[in-house]
Amino acid sequence: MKLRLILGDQLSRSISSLADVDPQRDIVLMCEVRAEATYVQHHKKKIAFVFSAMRHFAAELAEQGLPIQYVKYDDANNSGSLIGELSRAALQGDFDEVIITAPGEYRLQAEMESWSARLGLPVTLREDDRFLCKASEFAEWAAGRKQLRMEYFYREMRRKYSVLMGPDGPVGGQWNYDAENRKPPAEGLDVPQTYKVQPDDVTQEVMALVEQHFATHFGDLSPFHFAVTRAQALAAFDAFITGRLALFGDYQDAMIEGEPWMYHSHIGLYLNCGLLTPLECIERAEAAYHAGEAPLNAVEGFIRQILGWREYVRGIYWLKMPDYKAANFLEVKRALPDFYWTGETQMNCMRQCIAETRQNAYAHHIQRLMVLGNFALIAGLAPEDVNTWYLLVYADAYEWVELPNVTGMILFADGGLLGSKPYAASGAYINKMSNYCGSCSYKPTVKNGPKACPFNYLYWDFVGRNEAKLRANPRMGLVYRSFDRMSEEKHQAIRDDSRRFFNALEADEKV
Ligand code: FAD
Ligand code: DLZ
Ligand code: SF4
Repeated sequence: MKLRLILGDQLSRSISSLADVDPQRDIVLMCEVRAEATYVQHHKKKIAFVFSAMRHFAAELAEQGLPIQYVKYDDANNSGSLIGELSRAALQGDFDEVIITAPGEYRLQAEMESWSARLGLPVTLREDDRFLCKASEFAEWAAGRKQLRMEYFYREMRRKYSVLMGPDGPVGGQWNYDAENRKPPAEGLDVPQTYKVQPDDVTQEVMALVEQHFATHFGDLSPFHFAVTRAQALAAFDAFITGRLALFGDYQDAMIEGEPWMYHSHIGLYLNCGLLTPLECIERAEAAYHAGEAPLNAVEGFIRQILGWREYVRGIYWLKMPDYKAANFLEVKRALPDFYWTGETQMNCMRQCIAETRQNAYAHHIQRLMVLGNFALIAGLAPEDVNTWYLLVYADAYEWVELPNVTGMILFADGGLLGSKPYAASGAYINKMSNYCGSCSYKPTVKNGPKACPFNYLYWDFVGRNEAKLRANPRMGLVYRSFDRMSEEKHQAIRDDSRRFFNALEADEKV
């Protein structure tokens, strides 16, 4: 007789912990607990999404005849923690084992090490085989390599799963079609709406609960339109394949004011909680290419995100934890400015991306990377604060995917393990890839002085401040050559503007 625990991000019928479930003898436990809902102060929409998806999944398992025990958040006997609920459930039968699919976060895995002793029962952690590369396989790939470049990992994954492969190698002759991607936003684009579901009774009950118990958490709860069942998540993905995939590559990096969803898929939250599996999404996208529904640059670019980046960052996470969490290569410590919560800043790009994050618990990759993340990098924000922010504001955020993207990709806090150089950029990049600058108080073409775009002088200040750590980086050679060509007066103006900006920030003035 087994006690099987399903976590809130394990909502897949094919999850390994259910593989050999005995409906007559076992108990499948799912519980909404305070510890998981508050280890960071998750966005209200994220909690509502996870709880509603958990409740729908439990109902589906029950319909299939599985012996589900579901503990609601406001159940009078809810102890508030996973181990508390397991202990209560363990008293209800003569269990000989607790079975769990390994959790996504190191924090919880470390906690689970004490559970067997606390329960007086063996606790077996099974591989999470929804991922396409086991942590142990990634470690084998990484062993002995000086550099762990995503591109090479991705090629191996393409071969291993035979994705977009022809008899002589990659379909079309190239592994990567990014040279054809990443166009600036075109005038008059008619961006399709994201897929929306009206909240049903279950979701409405959960929303009332979130409003009652998590009122102080960041984010707007309404309107809520995420999919909360597998069928809905499949429909959301289908809407992407038929309505947006064809232009995914072209506009992958483009940002338009008032268009939070662009041509992205919006499936990260469904993949990460288990409503969709990565392989089915990859196969469906590849089929769309072969059926002539989308061009190769779009399909390859999309598949690379899931088969490449998603698996790669997870591999890095398990390879490098727990030390990765403390990484701070650039030794920065500036506190996260209040405007990351309020959106009250004169920098229009930041204001838009923060407002959309608050509204939707979503921002697309380039908003996360080149606006919100770029500012965090060039302003020298403390990795701990930035990680906490990213982990709580997005509905798709779990530490295994959030931490490498923040510590590695945006902050260069791992010293170049994940990216070969910092993703720092001045206002020119944002001006080229968005229409944010047109309605900004600052001017992207002005480099110094009160009207100058802060990204301009902060970028060069970042380059100057971090010279000792970055000049030797071969990929920074060009940048330092430009820096060296600047006059001393120019260097002084950059330092003065940056000091003025940071002083204003510290004095809580609106920057
Ligand atoms: P699309 O652009 O349509 O891409 C399709 C899928 O590819 C995504 O759903 C996701 O599963 C995968 N993917 C794309 N890029 C990445 C990446 N860099 N790492 C891992 N998977 C990727 N993604 C998360 O799932 N959770 C996070 O907490 C998260 N935090 C991020 C923080 C920062 C600073 C940055 C720069 C990126 C972060 N990402 C995170 C990656 C990426 O931004 C999101 O996966 C994506 O924006 C989700 O939206 P989408 O489903 O529309 O993605
Ligand atoms: C994210 C989340 C939230 C908000 N709440 C719960 C919960 O109440 N019960 C649960 O089992 N899981 C929840 N989760 C998902 C977990 O935090 C997730 O399983 C771990 O972070 C490991 O990835
Ligand atoms: Fe952002 Fe600078 Fe453009 Fe303003 S001018 S929107 S701060 S990049």
